Amino acid sequence: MELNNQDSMPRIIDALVHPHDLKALDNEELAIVAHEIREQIVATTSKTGGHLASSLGAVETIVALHAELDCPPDRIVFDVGHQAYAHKILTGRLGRFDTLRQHGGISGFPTPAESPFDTHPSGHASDSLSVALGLAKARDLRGTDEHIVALIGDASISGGMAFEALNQIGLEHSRMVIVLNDNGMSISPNVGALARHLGTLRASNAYRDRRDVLLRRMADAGPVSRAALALMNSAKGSVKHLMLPEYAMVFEQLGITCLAPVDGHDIGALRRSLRNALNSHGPTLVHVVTHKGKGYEPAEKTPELYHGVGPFDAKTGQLLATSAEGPTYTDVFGATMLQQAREDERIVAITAGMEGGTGLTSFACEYPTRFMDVGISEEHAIGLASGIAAGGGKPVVAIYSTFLQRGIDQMVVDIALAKQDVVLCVDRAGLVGEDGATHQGVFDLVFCRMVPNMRVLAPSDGLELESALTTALKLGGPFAIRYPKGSCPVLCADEERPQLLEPGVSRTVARGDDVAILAVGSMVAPALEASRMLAERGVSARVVDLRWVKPLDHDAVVAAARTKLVVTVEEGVLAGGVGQAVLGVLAQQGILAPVLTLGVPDQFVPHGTREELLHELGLDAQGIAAAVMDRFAR
Ligand SMILES: Cc1ncc(C[n+]2csc(CCOP(=O)(O)OP(=O)(O)O)c2C)c(N)n1
Repeated sequence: MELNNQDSMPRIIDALVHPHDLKALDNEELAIVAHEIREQIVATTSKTGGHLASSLGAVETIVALHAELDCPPDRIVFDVGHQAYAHKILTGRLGRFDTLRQHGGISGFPTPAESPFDTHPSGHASDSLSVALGLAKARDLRGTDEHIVALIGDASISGGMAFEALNQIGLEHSRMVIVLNDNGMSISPNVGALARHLGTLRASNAYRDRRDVLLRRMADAGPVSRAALALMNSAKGSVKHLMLPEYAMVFEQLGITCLAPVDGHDIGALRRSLRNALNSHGPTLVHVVTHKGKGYEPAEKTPELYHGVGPFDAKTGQLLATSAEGPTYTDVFGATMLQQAREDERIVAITAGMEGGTGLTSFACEYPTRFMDVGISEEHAIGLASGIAAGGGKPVVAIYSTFLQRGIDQMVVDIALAKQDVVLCVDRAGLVGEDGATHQGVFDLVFCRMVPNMRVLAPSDGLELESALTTALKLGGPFAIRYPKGSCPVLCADEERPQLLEPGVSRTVARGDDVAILAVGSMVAPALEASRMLAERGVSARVVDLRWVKPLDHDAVVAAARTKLVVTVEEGVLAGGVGQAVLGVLAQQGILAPVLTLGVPDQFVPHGTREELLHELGLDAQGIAAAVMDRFAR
């Protein structure tokens, strides 16, 4: 793609006020619109970062959808929603598109609070089919006739929730359209049996050529053949079984009409296929074959790198270097896993579609048979881990905090109740920043600590993470270790590594008698900094690195109550969090002490940089020091 100087050429997209305006354009003009949208997406994400490759791959599909639909009342439900940038541009947000993912700017995901064109707060994969079926059911009960379309990727459709919806959709037989955006990729190449079937189809040019020739001939051969063609694309056409690839029969047998695959970058073909689907009487699937990163060479060549990307040079695709702040928690986790796996061959690593993000790429290369990527199937990942543990293995599930929410039930029953030797390594725990409300990892402290038999560790730096994983693997039993996004500080460089951590024993990292700050994991470093600020204002603050969220160090809590103020600070929701656990310990011991609990209040946290959000919530050093001084002043 040649990047245009946007100032020099008038663009069609600048003249579009409403998606209805697309209906006035022919397919060639819509192809120009698609090109302009691509340029805009590359120009903007090169500055803001974002989900580039998926959004580029879905441009024509979204243009064709808006050209065929009347939104609202018609509705598009985006699965994950990371591919919806073209939708944002076409639905009145072009003028604000440069604020994408910025604090106070537009969200990187469909957000109903942001626009009436956004149906559902997308972000977590595989939910679009359930939501779309629900909308179709509600429409049928109301007796109205709007179209409901779900746009879902080939990886997201393999998630459990999507399978559950497919199982229902055919039975309900509500009129709805499923657009399967098949690019063969999840974040990395897609995995699983369904992916293999779709892959065979994509590879089979012979099949496509044969089908295309046949369809063209039939369309050209006059009214009778055209009628046959329509029949083949309708629910009743048995002859289409000859035309459809094997996988399609799975959908057909579930009661979902499956249209022949269509080139997802050919607007004319897309519109024809969508029109057929929209005119069907029951649930219909349109299989759209796309190229992830389409139109931008660097993203086409390495779609995994450009799936979710930071700022880059738009001309070359070169990623702009972020300031080197040392290894991330994820790096430390990946390195420790390798180290531990060399010593204990029972260790198995499991990820749910996030191999690179969770730091398991080296592990996967060195121990391919002991590495399992189960795709977007968090519930299954945790159930699977339980089985591996029951069979004598030592599974470690590396998972983002926000996606672990999907597996709470499996954590409770299959791991904790069964007392299995499973370690959940909960990455991106805390505020994740630009991905916003659906992705903030602020609930895991609560739902992990509430479960009997679980032990929960929150390391405060890289060495602590190494010690935490070593301890969990040595002690056995259900463990969760939670650590945040980004680089890890070095708090106590002189400690021996890795240490075996004694359950329920904290460590004091700064001495002081006026205030005791009980800090959890990522909050230890800012608490230490706050204690230095407080010292300058004549307040001596002890800082305790709690290490263990469960079992909690009761002695440290009781000792803290002997100061003038107990402060708890955690990067998670206050409701049911560690602060409330500390209050519970004090109440049980009959100790009346002033307590200040700092954490995330009862609200969803939107997008912004991690630093901006922490500052706004008072969870940086200044915020902690200010809250303590404020309490003293009162
Ligand atoms: C429940 C859940 N697990 C993991 C993710 C992280 N994630 C975001 S996009 C993505 C891949 C989606 O692949 P696909 O549906 O094929 O869409 P594509 O990006 O290829 O267009 C993953 C794993 C998520 N958003 N939700």
